[in-house]
Amino acid sequence: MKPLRRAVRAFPVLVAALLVAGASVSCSSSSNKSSSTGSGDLDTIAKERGLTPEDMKHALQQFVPPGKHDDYVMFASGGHAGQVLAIGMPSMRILKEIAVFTPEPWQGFGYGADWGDKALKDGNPAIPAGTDLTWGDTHHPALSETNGDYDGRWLYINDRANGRVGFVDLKDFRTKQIVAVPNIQTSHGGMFITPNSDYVHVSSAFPEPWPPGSYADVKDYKEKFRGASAWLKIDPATGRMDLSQSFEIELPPYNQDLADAGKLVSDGWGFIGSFNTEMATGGNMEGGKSLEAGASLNNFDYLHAINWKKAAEVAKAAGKTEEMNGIKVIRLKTAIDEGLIYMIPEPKSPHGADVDPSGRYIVVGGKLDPHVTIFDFNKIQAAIGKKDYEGTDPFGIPILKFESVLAAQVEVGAGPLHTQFDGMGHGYTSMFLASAVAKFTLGDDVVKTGEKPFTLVDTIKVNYNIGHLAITEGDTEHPEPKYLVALNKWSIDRFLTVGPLHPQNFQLIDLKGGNGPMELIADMPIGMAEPHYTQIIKADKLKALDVYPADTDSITMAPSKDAIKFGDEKVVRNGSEVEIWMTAQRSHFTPDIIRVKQGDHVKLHITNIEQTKDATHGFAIADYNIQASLEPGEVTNFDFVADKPGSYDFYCTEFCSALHLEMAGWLLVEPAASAVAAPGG
Ligand code: RUQ
Ligand code: CUA
Repeated sequence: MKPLRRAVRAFPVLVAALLVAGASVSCSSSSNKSSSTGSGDLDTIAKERGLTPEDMKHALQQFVPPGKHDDYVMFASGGHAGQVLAIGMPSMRILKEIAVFTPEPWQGFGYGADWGDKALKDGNPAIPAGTDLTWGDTHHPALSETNGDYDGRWLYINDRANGRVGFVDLKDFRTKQIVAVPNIQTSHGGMFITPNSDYVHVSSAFPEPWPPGSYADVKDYKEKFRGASAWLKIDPATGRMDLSQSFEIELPPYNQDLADAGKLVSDGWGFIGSFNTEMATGGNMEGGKSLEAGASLNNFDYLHAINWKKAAEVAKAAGKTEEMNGIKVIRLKTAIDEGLIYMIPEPKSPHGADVDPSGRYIVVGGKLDPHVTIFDFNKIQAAIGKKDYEGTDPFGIPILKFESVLAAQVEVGAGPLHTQFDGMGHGYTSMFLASAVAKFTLGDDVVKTGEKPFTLVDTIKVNYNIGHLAITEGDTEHPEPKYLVALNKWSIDRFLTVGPLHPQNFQLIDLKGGNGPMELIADMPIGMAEPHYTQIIKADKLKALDVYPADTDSITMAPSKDAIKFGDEKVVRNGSEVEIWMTAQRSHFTPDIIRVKQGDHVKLHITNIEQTKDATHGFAIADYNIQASLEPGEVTNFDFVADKPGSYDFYCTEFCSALHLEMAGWLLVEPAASAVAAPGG
């Protein structure tokens, strides 16, 4: 049952009053005092709290009663805090923070437990070697899809700062893999997944000198710098990315920007917007223009249309690729010769590149232009078929004629960025400068409401400076016209002041089934992240475990070879290597004393032998920077050198039981002979 409907039934009198009262009428006008819910009580509450009927209606629209569950889960990137937030909707309650690129102690990610340490270490870039990255800038989450709809299995997200992609298994909401994408130094909006999760795509944000890792002066930008479009193959069984089956396409040194996968009619294609086709490099203290000015000279930049299904075939063919830093690369000349890439002019400093649910329309925002520009995939195909080009770009890529592939332009307002769709034939575009969302109709082949095609139909103010927006099931072939979330960059005066670094503001907007004017329901401060983009999935599609099956290795999700049963715990010494098989259960570790010598290599395996939901323990050792969450059924491995002599307390970090404080023990590190010889010295 929908929680909202239940709530509405509980307050029939209030709702009836709201329906007749309207926003301007005071709550005290409701008349029926005979109801057992007591409209008088509600009126009193409303009066005391200064709530209007409109406020009360919005509260009912958002309210999820205690103990009841949300209908949707929104996965929001966390920006330069490097994580992902899982947020219930419509309640907008945070369910979980998922650590991705940044160590996070609550989940035990990056503090000694093998699963997180491995993901972080494997995610370090090969070029330049030797960097231990401890942060990332999560930008664009992409949920796995089957037949063009979210399937609730996996989540991918890119690192804007370091050109990486993280993989989160939605079985346990944990990051299992981080891939440093070769030949891509930074990535921005080029993240998307293909409709059957064959590939996750990411493209470079800023070009880098090729071969990657080499040095070149930006004076040689056009000749020496290149971008890349990376197609990372997803293992259909595990969700992991497999570089050996992946490929890249070399791109010109433009700034590749937002991107989206084709679907249905356009399945097999990908679209990547760009800016700075001027190839400006800044240099405002060297007699040049700043990048901002230099990159805004041309009237058009290019939307790259890439035939990825054909590219995947070319990547498999002998002699068509070059191996570069562990990935097959289709060089630009090959891509052009094979007909894999075309350019479509898109007006001045574009942003956003969003494919509608039918796959026919690709919508681009103007950033500095008040229009959204809508391209028609059928016309793109016809133009390519007829070789109807206006010429080539400086690298020889054919450019299609703007007019021959255009469906329409709709004037929406100042600063259009991103577009989402409701499945009823509407697009919704965020407008940063206008602090608003515009709703417009697409072509009449997809408009289900009888409205005029390619027309602005509604606008709503948001607070303030919206970046992305997201609709329930928004990037699929079947969006649900239920809620829209505005991801506002500025909150200014919307919340209590918490210092000069203000929260971001998510605003929940009711879409009324796509049939009515948009209505703002609620604000939600995001005080631990700068979410760039979100995707919103129906909650019942998620099939997360609530407890690991006994003895699970969370890396493989299979039984761990290091699991131990209660009563079989052991300590095995082999030279200077000490291996310990420990159990954890309420409220003790067994063994609870670990005796090692300074310099010993310690391998510790802890099996949480509980199978009770939520019976999580933790394991932390003082002064060793070790902390992990031990979930029920899980086997957690630690590997460290006991290099600091002394007697160290270890303890359970989750309040697991009445005797949680007693769940502790000792790591006794006997000083090496040399250290004993000089006490206090
Ligand atoms: S794009 S700053 Cu997602 Cu508008 Cu990133
Ligand atoms: Cu186990 Cu606290």
